[in-house]
Amino acid sequence: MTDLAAALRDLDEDRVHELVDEKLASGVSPIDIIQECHAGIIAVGELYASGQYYLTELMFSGDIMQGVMAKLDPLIAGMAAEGKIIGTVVIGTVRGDIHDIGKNIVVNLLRSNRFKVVDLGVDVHAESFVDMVRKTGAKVLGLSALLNTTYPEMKNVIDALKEAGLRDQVKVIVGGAIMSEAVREFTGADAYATDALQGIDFCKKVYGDPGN
Ligand code: B12
Repeated sequence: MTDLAAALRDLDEDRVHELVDEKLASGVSPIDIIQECHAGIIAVGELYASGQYYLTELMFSGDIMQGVMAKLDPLIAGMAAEGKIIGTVVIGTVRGDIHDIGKNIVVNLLRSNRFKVVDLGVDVHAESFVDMVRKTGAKVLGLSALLNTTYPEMKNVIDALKEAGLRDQVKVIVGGAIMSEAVREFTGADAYATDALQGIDFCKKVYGDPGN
């Protein structure tokens, strides 16, 4: 585990910011910094699951990560390639789930990769996803979820798209640390991602971006 990941795991906020600043100053890319933080936050989740950390620590790790993202977001936005918008992506965290740090990273990376993104936020109902897909004609819908309990809800969104007659015009990608081929199959999604970059690649493929 890197020094940055360990500082995040140990909830040492000052040290986390110090290391992020040092890495930025020495030219490490924001994406690599996010990957390092990811390893730290996964360790926080493990400590929580094993009873060594409580909800307060879980919340604090989220605050630290959001502080890091406040620093990295403008840099990611600055990486935006010039040129035509590739296409539209609708995204949100499904009903019952309020985790949004990872989703927000995906949103920012998509924007910096020339996608127009409609971000519906957290705890989003199936009907809201369906309405927005209909309204925007988006060819990709991204569903974010970090809780096992949301598997049926993701399936529910996809079933609602079918009922609305929209399933054929939109590809659905489910994303989050809990995703796997089994979850993709259960929910009926077209793809899954445990990492933001896999999601960006998928969106580029769907829209046939020649740069991909
Ligand atoms: C911070 C945190 C919180 C914060 C969230 C703050 C926020 N604004 O998001 C708070 C404190 C609010 C919270 C609450 C809860 N949490 Co919580 N939380 C976490 C923690 C530690 C980190 C999550 C995080 O931000 N990761 C960092 C980001 C960068 O990673 P990420 O979200 O995985 O996103 C990346 C990829 O997954 C992917 N991705 C994500 N979304 C999408 C979408 C698309 C379309 C694509 C392509 C890709 C993609 O790209 C991202 C970047 O690479 C995790 C631990 C873990 N292992 O994930 C637990 C964890 C997710 N939480 C957990 C639990 C149990 C809860 C609570 C139920 C606790 C409680 N008793 O109240 C509540 C649930 C509240 C609710 N209804 O949603 C469990 C879930 C267990 C499970 N699998 O079901 C975990 C795994 C901890 C654990 N090991 O027990 N939590």
